[in-house]
Order: sequence, then C-alpha cells, then structure tokens
Amino acid sequence: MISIDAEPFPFELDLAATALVVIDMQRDFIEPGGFGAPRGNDVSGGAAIVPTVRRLLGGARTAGLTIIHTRECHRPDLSDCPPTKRDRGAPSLRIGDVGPLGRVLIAGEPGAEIVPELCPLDGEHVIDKPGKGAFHATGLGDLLAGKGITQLIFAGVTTEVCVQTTMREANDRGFECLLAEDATESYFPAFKQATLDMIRAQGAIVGWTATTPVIAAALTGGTVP
Ligand code: C5J
Repeated sequence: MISIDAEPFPFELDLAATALVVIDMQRDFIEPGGFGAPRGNDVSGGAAIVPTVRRLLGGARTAGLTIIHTRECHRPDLSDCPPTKRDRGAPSLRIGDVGPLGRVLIAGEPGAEIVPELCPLDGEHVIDKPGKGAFHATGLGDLLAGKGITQLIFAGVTTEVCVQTTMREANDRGFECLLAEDATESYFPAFKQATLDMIRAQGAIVGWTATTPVIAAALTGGTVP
C-alpha cells in the first residue's frame, strides 16, 4: 500500500488494484468549434490542463497501472443518442452537426478523438460512452472486474459533468475514487470548486482529491515523471 497525501484524509493506494481513468480529453471539449464552445463556453481551461494530465499519465505508465481513456461520442446514425440530449438548449452546433472538427461528438470524427498529447498507447483501453457516466451502456464495469481493479484515479473534463458522474457511478459500485484536482477542469471555475468540495465532504462521501505532483510522485516512488 502507498499512502497518498489527499483530502479529506490519506488515500491508501494498492498499485495492483488501481486504474487511471482519463475522462473525455477530446478535441470536441477542449478546442474551439467542437461541443463545448458552441454552448457559449470558454474551452481554454481544458487545453491548459493537458500537460498536467500528461504528467499523471506518465506516472501511471511508469507504475504499470491499467489505463483507461474515455470518449463521449455517439454512433453516426445517432441511435445511441437520446433525442432529449441532442435537442436540448440552443447551441449553434448540435450533436451530429458538421462543424470545424467534423460531426460533433460522433465516433470516428476528428473532434471525438483524444488530443494528440494524450494519445492512448498500445495496451491502454479506450471506452466510447454515449452518456456522461462511463459505466452507463459500456463495458467498463466488466473490464474493471476482470482485472480485479477496486481503486480508480480520475482526471479529465469536465469536472462536474462527466468526471463527477463517473466518480459517483464508481463510488456506488464500491470503487475507491481519487480525483487529481489539477488534472481536471470545468468551463465554470465555481462548479469545479464545488465539485471538489462535495466529493471530499462528509468524510470522502464520493472520494478523495490530491494534486498531480503528489499522486505522480507516489506512483513512481518519489521520482517526478
Ligand atoms: C459534457 C463532459 N460536459 N465530458 N461532457 O457535456 O463532461
């Protein structure tokens, strides 16, 4: 066990039973013209955390962790996209519309790809998910069970939507969840802060938070990746 200096109290990490889950670091969420920007969001914060997520990935790769990348995206025929999801609000581009990054949030389109700096390596898992939570309508639960994973480290975007939803799904399934607080971002700074606070409140009711340098150093035995 490795003790990680986390909030609200140390996280006891079992390397053999831990996976890193990088949520939705896709061009559609962190580049102009994808899913986020047409909803009036400033997407620059997502791009700003890419080096930090890369550092966390480096630590996880050095430690030999199971690594999972998720992508929020839909089938080209939208058969896995509830009309309520596509139709809600008044964005200038809806899911499936053609934009500067191809069809928005559609599997196989440029915008649905993970940014090149965080490109999955051979042997890492990529989970395409139609929902905000990564357990909904995916094989993630079976994948983790098959590997004996009981602890999850989280990074990615956006903090209060897909990251938090997946952490809550995982928590309810019995996983211990640690969020890398500087390797996640929201379009709304107040929502990010509120999410960090609510996750670790009430004695880690959803999970723990810690910084990437602390997690990466713990994963690599003190060396900074
Ligand atoms: C959103 C996500 N924000 N990946 N998706 O709709 O958080």
